[in-house]
Amino acid sequence: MQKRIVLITGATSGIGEATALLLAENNFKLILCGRRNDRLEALKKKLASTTEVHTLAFDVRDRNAVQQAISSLPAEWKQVDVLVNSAGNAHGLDPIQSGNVDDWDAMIDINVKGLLYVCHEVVPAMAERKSGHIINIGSIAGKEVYPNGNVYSASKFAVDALSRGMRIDLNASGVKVTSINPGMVETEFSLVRFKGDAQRAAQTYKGLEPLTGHDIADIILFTITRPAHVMLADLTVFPTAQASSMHVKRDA
Ligand code: NDP
Ligand code: 8X3
Repeated sequence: MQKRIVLITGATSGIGEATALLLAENNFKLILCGRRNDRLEALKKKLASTTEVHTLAFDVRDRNAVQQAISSLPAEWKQVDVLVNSAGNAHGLDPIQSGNVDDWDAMIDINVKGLLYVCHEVVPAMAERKSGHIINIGSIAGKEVYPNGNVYSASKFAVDALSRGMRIDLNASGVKVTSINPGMVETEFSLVRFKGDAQRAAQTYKGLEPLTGHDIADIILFTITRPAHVMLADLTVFPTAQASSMHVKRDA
């Protein structure tokens, strides 16, 4: 069977990178995206003996760069069968009254507008072909709010709304839309949220066994290998130690 092509944003780290590693071993061709080109090239080299990889380095905030990168795909890479929208982060963890506007811009521009820019370049061809699968990485923060999560939550509530809206708009075309909403996954996420403060980032996962990027990759693999008539619509995934954003069992 011909290998399906998967375009992964946020492939330089965390959930996106783990997804690239797992899908490479499972008969998919990969278009890997992120800003850090050195990481993309290293991943391409690592996977060279496993599958075909094409890399695209761009910032999802830059609408023209997104358009140019995706339209630059060679003919044999143009049919994207699966789009995994993983690029995104939290920036800061502050009460609304002392929030940093640059952080707010980053979260809205990357998590919401960036996801939309990528979809704008990829989804029309899926709808036209009447086949394809979009996986949006949302968050438990897109289902419930927690103290100081304000704008990050708003950006992920937007992703939740977009996933639901996409599912309705694309219903007639048969394009599948899946929203995967993780709880705590140990990646570079907290390092980015806390602006490189590794000690503070490590506190987030102290006393519990968090999810790994591979755990989410495994769920993505399961999701995109269901039969044509089966669409997993919306999944929330916690580490066993977590029951909600605010309920986490930690060992002393
Ligand atoms: P990481 O920080 O490990 O990965 C984030 C990825 O997003 C990187 O590959 C980064 O690549 C990419 N990215 C960030 N900003 C941009 C940008 N402006 N343009 C292009 N790419 C960008 O975090 P995770 O893997 O954990 O995060 C992946 C997704 O999962 C995010 O949407 C996050 O909100 C969500 N999530 C994470 C959870 C967690 O606990 N970790 C829980 C729930 C959801 P580069 O820097 O090279 O551009
Ligand atoms: C990441 C999970 O709980 O830090 O989306 O918001 S949380």
